[in-house]
Amino acid sequence: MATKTILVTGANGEIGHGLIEHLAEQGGVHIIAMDLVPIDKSVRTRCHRTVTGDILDTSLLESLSTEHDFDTIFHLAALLSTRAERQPTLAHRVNVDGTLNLLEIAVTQSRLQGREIKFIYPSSIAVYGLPTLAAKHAAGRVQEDRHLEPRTMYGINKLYTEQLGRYYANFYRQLDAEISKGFVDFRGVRFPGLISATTLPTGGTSDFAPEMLHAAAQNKPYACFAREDARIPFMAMPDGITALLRLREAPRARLTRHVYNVGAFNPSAGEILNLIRRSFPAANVRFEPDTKRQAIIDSWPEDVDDSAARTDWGWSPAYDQERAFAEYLVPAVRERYHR
Ligand code: AKB
Repeated sequence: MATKTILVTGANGEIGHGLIEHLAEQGGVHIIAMDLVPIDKSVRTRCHRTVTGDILDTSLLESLSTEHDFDTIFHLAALLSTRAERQPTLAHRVNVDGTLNLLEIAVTQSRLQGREIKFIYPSSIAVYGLPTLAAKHAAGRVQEDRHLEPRTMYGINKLYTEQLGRYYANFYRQLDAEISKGFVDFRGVRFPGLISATTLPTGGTSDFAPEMLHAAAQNKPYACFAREDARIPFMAMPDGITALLRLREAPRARLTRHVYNVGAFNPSAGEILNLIRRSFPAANVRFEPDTKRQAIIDSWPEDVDDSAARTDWGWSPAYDQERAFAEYLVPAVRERYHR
């Protein structure tokens, strides 16, 4: 089997670490990892090439595209929801213009290679926007096409870039004399909050769950910025990686949408603390809700309906909340912090 070249942007982030580890283990791939900061050593050793650079630097992207034939682009680079609220114009540049640049590279690559390029994209539950807590409770498990009125810059960026992906896949330059449909095979998942045992997120609003766990494992006090009854969907990082890999491998003919919900479990912040206290009974966590960040959490759904992903490409998380904490998160954070 010919070696496939895969470009991963945002390679130093939480998803990048896990994804590159799995891709490298699967074998048969050359990974080109790109990030704004130098790629961590643990990731670097698994890559064919690492690139320190900005996805807004179109000359850098074009030169990468001249030097390599990409089979797939995993475009992970983004500013998450809390950071994006603090720097909205930067977020728009990175999250929207950066994605547009990568979609253009996918088109260029497709023309050079004469075939479709897969573009795998992590979107987010931040695309949803429920106006009140009552509406959130009434909505329950939201379907992909409902409640799409995000209140954050990040959610707006993700919703729009999903549409950009759909445009590049179906309608790109539709007025040209020769219609050039089918350059980009755009596939996205709307991730819930991801919890990893080996990395900590930065700049997200779902960060309270991983922060609580990592603080407890290190015996550090933690002031949780979410209310005890705050409820949004979460997923263990290994399932997040599986979702991206499985979506990439899914036969195109089976896909009925470009972007899919994926769910796993949805405990409240208080229930997360209870799960953590089973293993770290002395966890010193206080709930000190930050009303502004809490308002973002309240606008996100309490659960997602992922039946389309289950039907179309066999999505099924390996970890429910019991297994996630007992068999993955707790043992791995214990090992990480030598307890
Ligand atoms: C965030 O909190 O911004 C992200 C997300 C839910 O997409 N983790």
